Amino acid sequence: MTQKPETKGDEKIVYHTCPFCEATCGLELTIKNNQITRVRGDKEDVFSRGHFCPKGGAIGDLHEDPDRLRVPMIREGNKWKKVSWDEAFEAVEQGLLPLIKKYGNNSVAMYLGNPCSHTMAAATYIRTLAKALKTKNLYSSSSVDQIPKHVSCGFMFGSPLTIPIPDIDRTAFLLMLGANPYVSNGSLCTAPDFPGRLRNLIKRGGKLVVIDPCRTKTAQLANEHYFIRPGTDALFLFSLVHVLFKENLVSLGKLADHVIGVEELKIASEVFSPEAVEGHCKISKEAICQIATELAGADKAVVYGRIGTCVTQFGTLTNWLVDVLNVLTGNMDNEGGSMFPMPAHEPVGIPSMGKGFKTGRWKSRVKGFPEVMGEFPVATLADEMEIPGEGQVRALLTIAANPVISNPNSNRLDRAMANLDFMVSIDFYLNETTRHAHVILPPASPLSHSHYDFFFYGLSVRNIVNFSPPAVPKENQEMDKWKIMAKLASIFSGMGAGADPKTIDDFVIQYLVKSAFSSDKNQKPDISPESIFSLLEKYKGPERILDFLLRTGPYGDGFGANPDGLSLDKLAAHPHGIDLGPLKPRILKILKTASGKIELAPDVIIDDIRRLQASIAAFSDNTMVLIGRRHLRSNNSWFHNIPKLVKGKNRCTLQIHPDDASQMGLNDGGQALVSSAVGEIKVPVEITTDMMKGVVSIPHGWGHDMSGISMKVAEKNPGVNSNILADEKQIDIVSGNAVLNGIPVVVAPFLSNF
Ligand SMILES: Nc1nc2c(c(=O)[nH]1)N[C@H]1C(S)=C(S)[C@@H](COP(=O)(O)OP(=O)(O)OC[C@H]3O[C@@H](n4cnc5c(=O)[nH]c(N)nc54)[C@H](O)[C@@H]3O)O[C@H]1N2
Ligand SMILES: Nc1nc2c(c(=O)[nH]1)N[C@H]1C(S)=C(S)[C@@H](COP(=O)(O)OP(=O)(O)OC[C@H]3O[C@@H](n4cnc5c(=O)[nH]c(N)nc54)[C@H](O)[C@@H]3O)O[C@H]1N2
Ligand code: SF4
Ligand SMILES: [Mo]
Repeated sequence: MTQKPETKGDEKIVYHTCPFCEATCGLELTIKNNQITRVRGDKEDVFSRGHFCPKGGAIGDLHEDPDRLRVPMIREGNKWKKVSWDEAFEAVEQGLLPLIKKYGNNSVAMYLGNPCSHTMAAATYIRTLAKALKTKNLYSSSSVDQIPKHVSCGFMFGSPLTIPIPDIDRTAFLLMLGANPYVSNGSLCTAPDFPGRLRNLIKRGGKLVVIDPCRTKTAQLANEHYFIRPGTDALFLFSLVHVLFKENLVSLGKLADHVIGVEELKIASEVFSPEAVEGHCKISKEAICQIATELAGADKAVVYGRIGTCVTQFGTLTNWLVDVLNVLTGNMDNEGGSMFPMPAHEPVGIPSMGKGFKTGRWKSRVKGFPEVMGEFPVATLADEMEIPGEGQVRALLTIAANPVISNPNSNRLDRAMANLDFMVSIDFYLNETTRHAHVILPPASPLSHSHYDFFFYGLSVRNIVNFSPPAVPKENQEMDKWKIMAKLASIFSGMGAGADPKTIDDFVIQYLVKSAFSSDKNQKPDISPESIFSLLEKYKGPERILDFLLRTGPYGDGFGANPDGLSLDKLAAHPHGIDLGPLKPRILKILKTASGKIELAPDVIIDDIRRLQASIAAFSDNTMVLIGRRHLRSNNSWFHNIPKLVKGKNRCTLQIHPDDASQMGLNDGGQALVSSAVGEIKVPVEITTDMMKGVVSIPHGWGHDMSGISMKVAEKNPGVNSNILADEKQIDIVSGNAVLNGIPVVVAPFLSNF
């Protein structure tokens, strides 16, 4: 399927949703001879209205990057050989099947990286692939990211995917912790031009309060910014809860009859008075009381926390407390508060009591970590690879992931990967991780794929729907992502490397349609499954799945039942997207807890409070701690091979407060040696009063100086990998999330003659 382009001479203009971050900006692409000659923001995009950032602007550069792999590669020793797709899939079959036969399915691990959440193929085929592989060793970047939010929401609302979003366009008071949307453009809150929306909040007389150990650009815009000692947000938030109870400011509003656990929560909050925590989080008791009072008093208010609240020892507790505060102040499920989007592809559910959410249905082999959403923590992947025994991981499939850079104790993981018996990577770069693969299967360019944000329309500040067909055709030898996944699923399920991806594709849609009819949780389409199959014939792959989900979704045409409703045909005729309106209250329709209520004090979480209390006793602020940061022109570990995004001064620096720098004898522009419990790195120093005293920051995603990679631009400006310092033994025990911020470090001048 292709978009009907607007043509101007030999140039054409097409519209494509940017697939790089959660903001889902619409891009206007000018294309000549299949080359991208200009990228601008699509002014008519119903959501982003012309906003875009330098990464979206570089989509053509990524497409043209000579280092982007276009054909499969097989490694023999240190040498890479370009091969045909048939040879590549045969090599995968020959490499993996004997291992599975000899050591069992759990000997193969699968690792899904961040871009999986930005592609239609992963959204629609990962489940099939995982089912075919039948391994318990599933890992993803979720456990260096947002899994604490899934866990806290799972326990509170009954499903880990029921995540409330701050209604930033209508709120009057936004308390933001551990997020810097000025740079990241927002996460677990899809809002193109997030900074513009924050400026509007302030313009309309609202208030933005930012809690961050760094005076970020977002903090600079805010009405108030408070430095916080990294990792202590749970203490700070608990003290707000404490004040709400103590000052009789709790008001559950319309949810009063639908909440349980208030009394347990009140008891639990008693020890966390502002006096008890101010010395730890470094926010004064007066400020805590003021924030609590303003939060409770604002007409519409919301608390929002992101990565800084997740990648800490108390990630689950912190994320739970964010939503606890939204409930206690009557802002949960209300306009301008914390709301639940209703995406167009969501099956129409029948409101009912659910079974609730569970973790630990099985445990990891070496350290006995509970599975969470079917995954083990990435922090234990190296254990599973290195420690012998039945079920040891001997082979790995990575999809759109660079764990050697993005995971804690990177050096250990790097070594463990080098010793694997077999590794396959679906990725279009030969980078720090994929250099260990025996076979690399590169998907076609993002611009040669259709795009629909399965994940982010469910996390969006408005109900939006937008579909982009491929902007340019695939190059001859390139393969669609979904076909690569379907081929692997064929291999794992015993159909062999030669099987046609269509077989798996038909199986997937049939399974989906049949489940829609057999499930008692969802409303059934008013038409037979057989007729549905014939009506879906126009599309294939992820587009066919999307068409089915849209048509049976809450705004769908119901295959004729609601002729004005959505279908993929209709959506494709709207290249700038369709705005389905502001978020509406809906929590009572989507609660899936066993009690049928919002569970404010789930046992697993309440039990973890003891660990938080113990941290008060064990607290020390004598050590320097390390946090991370992002940059507008980076995207985690990639985008460093695009010249226009890396030009200018080195961004991979150690930021440090001038007082700390002078105490340690560090000079701006000099080199520092930073060491932690697991590693040490050398990094240039940047002195800035924007850093809190006692805290240093290094961005993650760098360290492109490893041998065997092939990214010429990135190799020239490699930076250093901050995750060499992160200790993989430190995790949030409830969710398994790695601790990547607040890492104790020793910082000293680097003396080259030692
Ligand atoms: N340009 C760009 N955009 C991106 C990305 C990128 O790499 N570059 N990555 C994307 C991805 S994968 C994600 S998940 C999102 C993340 O999006 P955000 O959550 O907005 O991430 P950051 O910009 O890293 O902001 C995190 C902030 O938390 C602060 N912080 C660190 N530790 C603590 C703490 O203990 N407490 C508090 N209160 N604050 C703390 C840091 O100083 C930082 O300002 O961004 C996405 N967008
Ligand atoms: N210290 C520290 N570490 C962090 C973080 C932090 O804040 N601090 N943030 C964490 C977070 S939030 C995240 S999400 C992770 C990210 O960690 P990962 O997901 O492991 O890594 P990325 O750097 O996003 O690398 C993505 C890979 O996918 C490839 N790729 C891009 N698009 C596609 C595609 O469409 N298909 C395929 N098959 N491949 C593609 C790229 O070439 C690249 O190799 O890092 C985490 N690590
Ligand atoms: S903000 Fe995100 S979605 Fe928008 S152009 Fe930049 S990378 Fe793309
Ligand atoms: Mo992320």
